[in-house]
Amino acid sequence: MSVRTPRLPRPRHAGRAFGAAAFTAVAALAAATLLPTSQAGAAGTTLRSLAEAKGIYFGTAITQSDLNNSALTAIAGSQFGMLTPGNEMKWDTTEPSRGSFNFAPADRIVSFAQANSMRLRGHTLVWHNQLPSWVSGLPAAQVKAAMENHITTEATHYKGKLYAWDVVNEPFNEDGSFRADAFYNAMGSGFVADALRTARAADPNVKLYLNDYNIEGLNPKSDAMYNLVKSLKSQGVPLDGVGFQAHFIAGQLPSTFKANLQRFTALGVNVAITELDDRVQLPATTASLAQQASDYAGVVNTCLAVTGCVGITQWGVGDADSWIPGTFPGYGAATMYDANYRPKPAYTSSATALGAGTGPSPSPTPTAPGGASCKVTGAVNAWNTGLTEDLTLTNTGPSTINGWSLAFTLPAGQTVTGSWNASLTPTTGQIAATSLSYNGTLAPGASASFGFQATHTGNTSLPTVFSLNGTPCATA
Ligand code: 9MR
Repeated sequence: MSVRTPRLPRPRHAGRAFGAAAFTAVAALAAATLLPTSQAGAAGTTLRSLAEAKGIYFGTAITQSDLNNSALTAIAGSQFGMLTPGNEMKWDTTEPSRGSFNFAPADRIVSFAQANSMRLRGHTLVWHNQLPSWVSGLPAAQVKAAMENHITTEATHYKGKLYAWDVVNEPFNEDGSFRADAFYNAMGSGFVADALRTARAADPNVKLYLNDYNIEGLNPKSDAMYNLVKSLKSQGVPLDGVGFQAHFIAGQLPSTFKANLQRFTALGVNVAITELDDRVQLPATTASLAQQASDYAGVVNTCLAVTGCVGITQWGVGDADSWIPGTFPGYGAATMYDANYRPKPAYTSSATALGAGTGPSPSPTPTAPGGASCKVTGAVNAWNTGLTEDLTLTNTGPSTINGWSLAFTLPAGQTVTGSWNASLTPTTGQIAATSLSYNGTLAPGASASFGFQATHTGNTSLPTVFSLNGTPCATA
């Protein structure tokens, strides 16, 4: 990830808030749903079994040194049904010098997966990063043969043992242009088709994937991936799926996540969430972990809602072994398990989204007509001509809300330019903020957090009156 351009985290909760109780409802919810480790690991309540009951997998990534951590391996082997080696199948490990292959580190992880009846995602055959310098230093005319030999040798070694291969990882820049790496420079965009065909020839049954980050929502980079997939499929190039890494920032799940996944499955490929984490500013707070829990549930619900979404893999098992703090200083706590491998609210929300505790055929209680009771808390963070506003809607009534539309009036001069976790329309005046596929259901006491960016002309106040489906909400 050295060349990665991270999305800059925007400052959160730095500005004015209304109500001393802002975020307390979510905090209480999070605390109440934190499961002790013993319960989280009980038979029948694992993420793995819950996911499999829904027809998807839940996976994790581990590295060779993680195999020495008994707390980590106990969770990996019981809670997850799919395993990705974090580093050991990458080119710098598997072919550090030309023609000299080393599969020993990855083989240890494969053995761990097999011993725990887990499936495996191979990661990754062709990537600009963790690429030995002998490859990037080759004359262009030799790169194709080196790439094909690498793919053939590695995919043959693991033939029949893997569920999927990330054949090409991170081929695009943020603007949707191809990354000018050794492969593109030598072969042009045709390196992708060549890599996929070579992998298919080596292992006819493994699922072949392209994998990238920052392609989860609709944007120029996901457009580029979409156009590539479309073109490859029209040429009959073997391609089974697209991996969406999903390295998220808490509170910033793209509102177009589901629509984006669906446009890919419409092309005839599967989609998978391959490296999920959701970083928060350190130290984590009850509120930020509650937001993270809501995001994790959002990811699970999105995958469940998209036919052709085959599963979700978290990148690492717990906060202690996550790559985030090393790459994004000041951020961390990005996984479902804390530094002591205790499940966090995100574990509970994921399990709940997968149907934990709901019996065989959950059927939400319909909203009582006219019975909506609600509370809205919020905070605004403003600068020269812009602001962001975080809002939390809590169901304070006795009935489950199935789909919400929150109406409020924006102060004069404010114009919405973007939103997360809700769809807002129009951009000025009387606004309706509507739930998305994954956060519309609010059981009594449950909350949904969403927000928006806006421009302003001087008035940076929060809206003062909110109403849910026609009934005014309390504002703490
Ligand atoms: O988790 C991996 C970390 O240990 C390595 O230092 C890093 C080097 O690039 O790669 C990490 O995994 C990356 C994955 O292979 C591809 N997507 C981004 C991941 C995080 O950087």
